[in-house]
Amino acid sequence: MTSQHQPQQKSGSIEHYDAVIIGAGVSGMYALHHLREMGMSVRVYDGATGIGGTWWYNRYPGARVDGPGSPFYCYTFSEELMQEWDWAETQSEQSAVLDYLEHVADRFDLRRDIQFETWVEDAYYDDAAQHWTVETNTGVRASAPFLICAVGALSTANMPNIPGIHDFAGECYHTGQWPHEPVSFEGKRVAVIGTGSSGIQAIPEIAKEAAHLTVLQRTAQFAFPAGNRPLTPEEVADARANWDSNIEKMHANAGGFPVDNNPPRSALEDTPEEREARYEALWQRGGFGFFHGLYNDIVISEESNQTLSDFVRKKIRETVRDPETAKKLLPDHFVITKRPILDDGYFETYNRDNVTLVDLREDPIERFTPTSVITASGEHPIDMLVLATGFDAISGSMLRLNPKGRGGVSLKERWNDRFHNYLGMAIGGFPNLFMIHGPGSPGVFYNMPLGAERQMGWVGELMQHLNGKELGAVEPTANSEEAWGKEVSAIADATLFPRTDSWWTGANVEGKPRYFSAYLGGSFYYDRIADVATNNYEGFTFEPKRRADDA
Ligand code: NA7
Repeated sequence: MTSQHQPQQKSGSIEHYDAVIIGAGVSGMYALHHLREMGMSVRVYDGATGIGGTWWYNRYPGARVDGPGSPFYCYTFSEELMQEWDWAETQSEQSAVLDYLEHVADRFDLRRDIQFETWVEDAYYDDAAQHWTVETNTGVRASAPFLICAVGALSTANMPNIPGIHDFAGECYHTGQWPHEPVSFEGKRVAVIGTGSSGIQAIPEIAKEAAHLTVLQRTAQFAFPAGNRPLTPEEVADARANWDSNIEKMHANAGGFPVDNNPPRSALEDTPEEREARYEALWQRGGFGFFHGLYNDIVISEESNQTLSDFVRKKIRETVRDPETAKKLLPDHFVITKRPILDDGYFETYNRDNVTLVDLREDPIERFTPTSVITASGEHPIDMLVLATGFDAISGSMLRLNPKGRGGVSLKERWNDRFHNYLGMAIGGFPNLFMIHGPGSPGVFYNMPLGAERQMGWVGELMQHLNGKELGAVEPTANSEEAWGKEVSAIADATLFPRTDSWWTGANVEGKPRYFSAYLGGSFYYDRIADVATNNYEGFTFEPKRRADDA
């Protein structure tokens, strides 16, 4: 049943802006800069005490960029930024990314329009006034015709629901909410739940210090050598000297990086020896480049996929000395259909005497006590619990915000069976609300700072269109939402991705509707949205701007 959310008219003043942005991470920062450049009055709200979003919160040991890294994991809107900023390593550590974002905030004077330590508790649309109102935990209220949700694809922590976990009396940290004060593992018995990107980055670092580390693994993972190294002066000089052509390449590449798309060759066209030689060369080089030098059917053909997964499984067996432990570490899903992970000494960590691996598939957790975790095979006394259990990803932060659209219908109601939207940015019944990196957009499959710029550029033009034509509201039609949902699914269904349980499909959160939630069309997405704009914003409906006395 639809809850007709009728906003309580709270007393107290209300601030008015042209646009309100929720979130001061990579996307929200750019949205602020862009809209301000367009001459708009803008206010950003963020619950943290500083900028950075995901990079602000994820301070766990070993946290680094685990995609194609520096110097191209960056904004592109200002060439000066590239010319003046020195990245040190190919896989920048969390503090280096945050330093960069701090620099951007200073250089473009962003902080004056950001209100930190301010959590948006509610957002609702006023049909008559054609504007959004946000309510915050500090009592601040603001309204604006446009609401930009830059709430993050990986920012709502997924907390495991395990009997007794709240009784555990030792230290307990989620990787995505890591304390700002140093955490010491020295002399402690630590357990880590989770072997996704965060767990696999943190585990080798924790093992170096802890008295004992118990890894509680639900799904064995494919991990590839990160190959982190200092950037060479030649790479830095090249990035600077060839900035324009690099941007061109970034726009043409499926993932938004200045590398060539995979060669048009099936893995099955090569002999086993040729394949092995190619995989080995990529493995030795390390980094996300592994996935750019592959064949073009690894995530399409089961047989091709098998050639790569066999290669990685062989590497795991060669690295881990104890055959029983190695066996537990062998993944059995299609390689790359769960987020590919870059590691630094992850499998080697299991050769240490102070590390134990528990395979939860054969030895599940029964419960926690104040001082231990009990699995089917027995009790593991621990002093600290690290939850590397990931996020209610991609759609989770929008659902946590749960804005109320026309007629007070909440997003939870609208999305009870699927993340209905158009172009991954706009939602029917939620006029003038735009998501950056929302479900149904390329999001986490694309260079995120660049993706934010490109989506926000498109949204800015749509806002200009409205303002220029005296239009007051825009939202997608039901038909266009339905067609977009089918398009997102059809592209994904042509691959092996939807056949694996992952946070991309929503399978990591109990009860979440299961749909592959990213647009896998790569850079084609940007052609697609440009065409929509050119065709007079095909798929959207508009309302004329109401004058105050119409309302
Ligand atoms: P991920 O990749 O979602 O990994 C979470 C891990 O935690 C994964 O191994 C999960 O197993 C495991 N998990 C989650 N809930 C439980 C419970 N209840 N019991 C046991 N194990 C559990 O999150 P990350 O933070 O590592 O990475 C997120 C992204 O951030 C990453 O891909 C990069 O893009 C950056 P599962 O595989 O679901 O069986």
